[in-house]
Amino acid sequence: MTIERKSPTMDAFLTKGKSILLAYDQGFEHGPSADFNDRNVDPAYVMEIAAKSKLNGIVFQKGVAEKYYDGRVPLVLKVNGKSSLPKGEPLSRQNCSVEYAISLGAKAIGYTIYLGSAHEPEMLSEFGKIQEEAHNRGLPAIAWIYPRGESVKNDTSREIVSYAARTGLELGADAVKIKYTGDPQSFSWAVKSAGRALVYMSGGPKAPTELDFLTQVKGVMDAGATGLAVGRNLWQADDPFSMANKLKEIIFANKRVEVLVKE
Ligand code: FBP
Repeated sequence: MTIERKSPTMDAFLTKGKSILLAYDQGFEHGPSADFNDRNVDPAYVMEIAAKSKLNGIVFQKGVAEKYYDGRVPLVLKVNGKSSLPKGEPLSRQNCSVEYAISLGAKAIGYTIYLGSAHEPEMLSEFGKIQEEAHNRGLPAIAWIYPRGESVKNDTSREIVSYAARTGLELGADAVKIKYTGDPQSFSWAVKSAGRALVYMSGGPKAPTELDFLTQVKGVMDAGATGLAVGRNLWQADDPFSMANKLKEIIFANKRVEVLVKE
């Protein structure tokens, strides 16, 4: 008996099986004053970083995609989001249909689930529908899975990060975007737990030094991840183009961090 699988691949976003995605939805998630300066507040500048650095993809919400996406790198359309203003248990609801995302040029659909939130069931169920719709239209679904809320004590522990990764696999995500646990050994358990779902590390606030961030990235890759889906550590860098090159050296050429930081 042959089993017909509908799962679309992430191939459009991969270079030799590895990948760097540039995330740019922080203006909505955190507010422009939290993260932006005069340069990176402009979505056109961030589009330029992705295109000139030949990154594997860019992540936009629909409004930014409508006005700034120019097709030079593949698009991941984030179809849910929330602001940082409401307090309490996080809930992020769908704000863009899969069909509309496709009309904007999306080659993958992104969705955030706050695992552990009191509102988790709503997001699990919404993602379930979006994943099926995306797959039926031939697009992969990427789940940002962030353990968060009262019940989550440590969102970067080996247990909780691997739980996030596994939940993504079981929900049918083609890729999961999860936080780094802090060392390659524990992160490799999260990668194993994700099975055939690809694993991307989510960046977080800009690391204190370039060396800190590049060391994290090397650890993530040594653990068997596919790559990065980061924003602030790239477009907040003094020279994002040089930072992008260093990331590419680590991710695609397996260069040692010490060599790059000395250069
Ligand atoms: P960063 O690399 O800037 O952390 O971006 C990754 C990301 O997932 C964004 O897509 C999103 O806006 C942000 O993190 C959410 O961050 P938070 O952890 O504050 O919810």
